[in-house]
This record gives sequence, structure tokens and C-alpha cells, in this order.
Amino acid sequence: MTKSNTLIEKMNKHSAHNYKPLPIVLEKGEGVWVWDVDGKKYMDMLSAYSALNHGHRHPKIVDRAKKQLDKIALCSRAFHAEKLAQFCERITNLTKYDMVLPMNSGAEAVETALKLIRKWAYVVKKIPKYEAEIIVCSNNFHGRTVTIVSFSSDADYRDSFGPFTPGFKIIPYGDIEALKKAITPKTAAFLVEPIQGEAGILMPAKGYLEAAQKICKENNVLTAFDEIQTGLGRTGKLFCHMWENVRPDILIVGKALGGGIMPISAVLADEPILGLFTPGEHGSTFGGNPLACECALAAMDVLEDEHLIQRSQEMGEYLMGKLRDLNSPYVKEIRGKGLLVGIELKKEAGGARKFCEALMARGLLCKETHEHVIRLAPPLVITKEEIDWAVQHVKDVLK
Ligand code: IF1
Repeated sequence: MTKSNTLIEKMNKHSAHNYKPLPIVLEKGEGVWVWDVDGKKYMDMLSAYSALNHGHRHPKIVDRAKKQLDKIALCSRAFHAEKLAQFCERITNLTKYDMVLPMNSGAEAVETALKLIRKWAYVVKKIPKYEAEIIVCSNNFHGRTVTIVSFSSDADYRDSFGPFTPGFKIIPYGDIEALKKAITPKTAAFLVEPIQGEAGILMPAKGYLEAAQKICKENNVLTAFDEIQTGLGRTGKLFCHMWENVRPDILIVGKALGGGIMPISAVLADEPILGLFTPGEHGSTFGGNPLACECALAAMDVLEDEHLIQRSQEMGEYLMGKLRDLNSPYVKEIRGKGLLVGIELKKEAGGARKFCEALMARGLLCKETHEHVIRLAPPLVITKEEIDWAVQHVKDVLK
């Protein structure tokens, strides 16, 4: 009986069964590498779904987190805090929005955006109470709260959890005509992911976000972009929407904002929108806590100081080029932006899961998304040599 097996047994017995993880038990991480409890080393090409853009335990972020632990970690929003003030200034400067509202998880930030959109709809757009509609896309993934799964089009995420929150309209992703048709005088906003990660790294045609924003502007409809997975360098730009000439009214970030150490998420917007919340209308015990803020400050510093956005773009092109050169008979398409890369397999390949399991056995961790796509999303600190190592294994497995 290995240490791993003993621990997996404990999981099976005592943990809710809401996941089906690959059968390894991690104990340690450093950069792009992780080790399991039996001492086996793996390359992490999942990066906690982009929460580890800086890699595991980035030394500069860990150092600042440790120093912050020796000062103050938590104080609630009943008081001001030095680190929160610095965080608010820093992230609004970075993203060029007037204001920020910090939360903890991505789902909480999405919920925050939804509340904000509804308030704007009633106070500013003067939609009759409570008739505001928010347009979303099919195959979206925005989190797992009851309201968010209310507008999921995936049965697994949604089916057992009604009654559902009303007020959402689902249209096909990437379809501008559908957006045009869906907008009514009661439409408050369009919520969209610049790339649909969970749906299989789906990328809309170039110009989609720009066209969507134009139609929304013409109809006094807000745009809200969920950049929780695609933000902070993952796709080779600070935010994925920056591949186009757009600026959403509401920007939602999370995951990598915490530098791979603390959960922290945020909603960003200008004052006429984010200024609408009044005391008591929204909040969170842990949202904006000093420790998470210091991790986010360090994460933003490292992103800039180590040119991780540029790296993501260059290494992403390098990785995709190498994958295309493999010419595997199983592969239908290699696609992605920056270091958010999907290998879509042909149906005959029999699903991506078994390839991910084979890669795991060789020391490379990645995960299938939907049935036929292998998702490769390593930390942005990955080197060319490390990519070469990974591609060799992908090659052997896809032969
Ligand atoms: C899980 C997926 C990825 C997200 C976008 C909001 C959230 C997420 C675009 C919510 C979260 C995570 C959640 C995680 C798996 C993962 C995921 F496969 F489920 F869809 F990344 F692709 N918007 N995505 O991707 O953020 O509340 O989790 O902090 O197991 O649920 P959260």
C-alpha cells in the first residue's frame, strides 16, 4: 500500500464525491513542478485552471506573504487596511478602471457583477423592477452558485439544483446575430468569457468581442467580461479581450490574482457603475483581506517585473508550433492563445481522458476538457527546455 493509496482511501471515505481527480496525491510544488507523497515528480500543466500563472510558490510572492503574516492577515471591512488601499490603487492603475470591489472566489466576483448589473438596470437604465435580463452564452462557465448554475447550459452543473434564478437568456457563443436578436428594452448586460475554457478552449472569430460591444453600446446594454481564467497574462495579453480593440464596462478577475497563494477575486468598473453600491448592499468577511491583497500586489509586481505576459505569448507560440509539428493522426486541431492551449482529438481517438492518464504516468499533469480536448496551461514561468520535455511526452502518447 503506497502513501498515496492510503490517502485516496481516506478521500473516498470522508470527502464529498463532487470530484473525480486523477489518482495522485500532491505534497509539494515549486515553479512548474509538483511532487506526490511517494516522492514522484510531475510537471503541472493545469496550473489550478490558471490560478498558478506565477507557478507554485513563487519565491517573491511567498516572501511578501510571509512578511505580511508577521503584520496583519485579516481585519474585515469594518476597518480600513493599508494593504487594501494599496491593492485598490494598484489594480485600478493596472486595469485603468476607476474602482474595484474585491471578493474571494471567482463565483463571488461573478455574483457581485450580476448584482451590480441589476442595480444599474433599475437605477440608471430604468428598467421596471424586477424585469432586468442578462444575456449569457451557451456552454458558459462562470462558477457554481445557485444563480450562476441557473444559466448554465450543462446538465451536470445545473440539473439537480433548481428552483433557478430567473432573468437570464442564453444565446450561442460567438454568434453576433443571436446577440442582436436577444436584446430587448429590458436587457441590462451581456456576460461573456473571451475564450470559453471549460467548453473546450473555444475561441470566437476575431472581432466578436468588438462587434458585441458595439451592439451593446448602441442599445445601452453593459458588457461584462469574465476574465477569471483568461486574465493576468494567461493568453499572452494582460487580459484576453486586449487581443481586440474593446474595453468591457465590467471586468471580472480571479484565480491568478492571488499569485497562486491566496484566493482573491475582483470586479472592476468605472464610477458611474461601480459607484452605485451603497454601504450595506454588498460585502464579504474575507474579501480584500490584507494577506490576500499583499499576495495580489506581489502577483501584479511579478507579472510586470518578470515580463510574464510577453513570456506567455512567446512560449505559447513555441508550444503550439511544436505541437502542430507532431502531425499526430489523432489530432483534429491545436488551438489557443498564449499558454492556454487545447489539443482537440478526433472522435476516433476515444476521448482525451485516457491520454491525460497516460501523460500522468509519464510525469506530466494535464486535464481533459469536455470529452475530446486535452488542455495544456502550464505556469507562465515555464522555460523552453521544459516545454521541449513536455512535448516529447505528448508526442509519445499521441503516436
Ligand atoms: C471547479 C472548469 C475551469 C472560470 C470562469 C468563473 C469561475 C471559473 C471562466 C469560477 C472557474 C474553475 C472552477 C473549477 C474548475 C475550473 C474550470 F472546468 F470548471 F470550468 F477553469 F475551466 N469563471 N473555473 O473558469 O471561479 O469560483 O471557482 O473561483 O472545479 O469548479 P471560482
